[in-house]
Amino acid sequence: MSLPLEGIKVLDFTAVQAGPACTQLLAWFGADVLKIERPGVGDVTRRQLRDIEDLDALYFTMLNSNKKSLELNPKSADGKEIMEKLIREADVLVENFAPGALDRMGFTWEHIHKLNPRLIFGSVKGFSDGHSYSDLKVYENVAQCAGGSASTTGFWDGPPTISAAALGDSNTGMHLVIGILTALISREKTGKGQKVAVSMQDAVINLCRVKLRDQQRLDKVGYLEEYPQYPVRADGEFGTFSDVVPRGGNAGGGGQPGWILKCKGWETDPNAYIYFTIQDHVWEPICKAIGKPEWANDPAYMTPRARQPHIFEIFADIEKWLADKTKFEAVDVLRKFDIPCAPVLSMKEIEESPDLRATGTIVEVEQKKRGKYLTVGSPIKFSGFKPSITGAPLLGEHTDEVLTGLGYSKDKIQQLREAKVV
Ligand code: CAO
Repeated sequence: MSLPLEGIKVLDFTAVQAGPACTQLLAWFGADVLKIERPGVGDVTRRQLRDIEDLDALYFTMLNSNKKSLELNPKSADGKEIMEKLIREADVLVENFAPGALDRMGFTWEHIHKLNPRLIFGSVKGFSDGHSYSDLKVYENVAQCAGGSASTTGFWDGPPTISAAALGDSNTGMHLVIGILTALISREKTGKGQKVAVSMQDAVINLCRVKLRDQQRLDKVGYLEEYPQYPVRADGEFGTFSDVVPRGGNAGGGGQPGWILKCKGWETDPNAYIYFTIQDHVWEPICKAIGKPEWANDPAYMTPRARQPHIFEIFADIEKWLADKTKFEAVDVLRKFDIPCAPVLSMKEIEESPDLRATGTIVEVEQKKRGKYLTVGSPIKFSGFKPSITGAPLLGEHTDEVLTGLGYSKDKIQQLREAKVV
């Protein structure tokens, strides 16, 4: 079956997570993705957090499937020539090195654009061009701190907190995919390539949009009615409002209050919880579901404003109802009443979920040497095709194939190898 991006040649000059996540998605959708790696070394993630000695780490295999690998040092004269040939033939080049690293190699955007005016150049950095921090190297957690996520995550009496979700890394890569596909469509119309840059700080801020909403509301009215701090309590049990958006614990964050509630077994199981949302227009069904029909028409409970001063007492009563139900049993009851909720799933439950295997979100992949392992498949589902996920390449697995395709003889390839160009 022909895939949508078939025929699109991508040079994947990326490492770690942000760049590889972008190019992996392009590969799943059919692009021909060639990963360019430092000879004898490769992407650092090949060796990071290994679970099997001497084999590529899962960190690498889970971010580089469906790609080919070329070992190449573009800093050498011969390596530069090979890189230039590849650029002339490619549609897309993606990189996420430290600021200035590609320029130092001699591959400025101007030079790349001259070599191939149709090429789309995707670039990830920690901060956008023109930002006073644009010289900084950045990893995931640095981006979460600079992007407003850390200051608004966690509990009111604790420090800023990092999310487990890769908001700085994979999320930036997903933004770059959108930018690259947009530039490909633009090229259809203009015939010209362009540079597409996404900073990790910006990608995090884009996901913290509602927190900027909250800051502006706070500036105006001095409180945020959906946060546990409202109404401002004299004992300060839930913190108090200052002039910055506070950390909201597990609050809903939108117009529908919610919280993580204990279910049967929480004393020993760290994930025996559900997320319970009090959606205003299903207040009556909620009351019925949890055995408190009298709350439905009680003025102290009938509106979100009326509920907020004693919202934690309401949650405590719901927890009493949950005490003899597992998280799965609770959801099975609540779903009948149209209540937005879900169990808090552990990674083990996600790993073993038959639902996620059926939807193709968790997939088993066959990797040379390693054998079978699980990865996260495409979160985007299409009616016209299903991305199939294959293994990641071994370091330099396709070096000979690529160089032969560029016209290099066996002897020349051997010479390049001895000189550590490839
Ligand atoms: N052949 C020869 N040299 C190569 C090479 C290759 N195939 N690939 C990379 N290199 C070189 C680079 O040119 C650079 O050399 P110089 O510093 O001498 O110019 C060197 O390897 C190190 O690359 P780097 O600067 O990207 O790596 P680092 O470990 O110092 O920094 C990181 C890593 C991620 C902090 C930095 O790359 C960065 O800030 N990237 C932008 C933001 C980003 O994507 N971060 C998220 C990564 S996902 O967590």
